[in-house]
Amino acid sequence: MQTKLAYFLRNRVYAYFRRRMSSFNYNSCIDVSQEVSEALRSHSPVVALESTIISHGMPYPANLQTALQVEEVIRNQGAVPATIAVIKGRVKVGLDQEMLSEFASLKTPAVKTSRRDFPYVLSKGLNGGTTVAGTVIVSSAVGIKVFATGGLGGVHRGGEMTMDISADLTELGRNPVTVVSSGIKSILDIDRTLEYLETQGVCVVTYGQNKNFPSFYTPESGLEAPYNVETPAEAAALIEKLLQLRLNSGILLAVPIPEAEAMEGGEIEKAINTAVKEAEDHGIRGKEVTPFILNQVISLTGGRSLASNIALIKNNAKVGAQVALELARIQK
Ligand code: PSU
Ligand code: MN
Repeated sequence: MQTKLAYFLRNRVYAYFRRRMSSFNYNSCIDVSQEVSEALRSHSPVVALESTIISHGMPYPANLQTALQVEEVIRNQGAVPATIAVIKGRVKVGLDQEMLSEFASLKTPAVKTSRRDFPYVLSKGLNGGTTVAGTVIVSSAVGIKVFATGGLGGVHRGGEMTMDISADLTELGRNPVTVVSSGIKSILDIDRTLEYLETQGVCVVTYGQNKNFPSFYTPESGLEAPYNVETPAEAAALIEKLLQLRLNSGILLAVPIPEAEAMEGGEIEKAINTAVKEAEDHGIRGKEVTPFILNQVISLTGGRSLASNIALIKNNAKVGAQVALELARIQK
């Protein structure tokens, strides 16, 4: 009898700690910084940030400056930023300034890391810039609900033939994480991307006055999202219901670039068309396609696209932090 009781109590204690651990750091490959793990434990607002944008999306030193500024935007709103990257084969959630500077300098090159890349990057002890997909996976593993970035991957133009569809879309379909982004670039097929997100069960919602899905450098793509919300509180309410229902799929909160920072539609469209053509002519394939096109667009627009890119990431970080704050408030 006594042993039965002892056995029962022991199991209850184990279950309790397993539950507690799983909510912040129960994974032998992941190191969560002290600041982030304390915030998660106390259910304070946390916003995840990706690192492919640092390793493959922007040139040095603009990448480092932007990464630091984006963290500051989140802190100024009262939330904790959690930049996610792989450093020497360890997944890091929350990088200190030294790690971030070292990572951004690319003295040690980083592998663009999506779901399929993790086993290799970790086993070889490499550095990895986590894509939206990679960052969603890690956020979900440690219990971060909100993640802010610039743009999402999608179905590439001609994707119906090449099957080049970003793993970002499938990961959003299978993790309860909300990605705050300015929609997707028109280097992609926006129409088919929205179809694919529907198939994956991702709740696509624009943030602002209308349902016009944003196309990154410009606030409107001309395509409609199914829903829109106008406040951080409304966005947080969506997340709360997603979690309560245990849907285990994600939300895409599409925030248009602020009007003052937007690019002229014709100019950006022309640069994108040229870049897509160049990618084809150079035979660029697979994971290289997106970084190649992004870099070409920066040089074709004389750097103007980079300035817009930085502005919209900061704006998304601000909205992401406000949503995380509201979510923390209603969950307390
Ligand atoms: N779109 C952008 N900027 C980016 C990316 C996409 O406007 O930096 C990056 C993100 O990290 C995204 C990844 O997750 O590219 C998608 O790559 P792919 O298309 O290979 O899945
Ligand atoms: Mn691809």
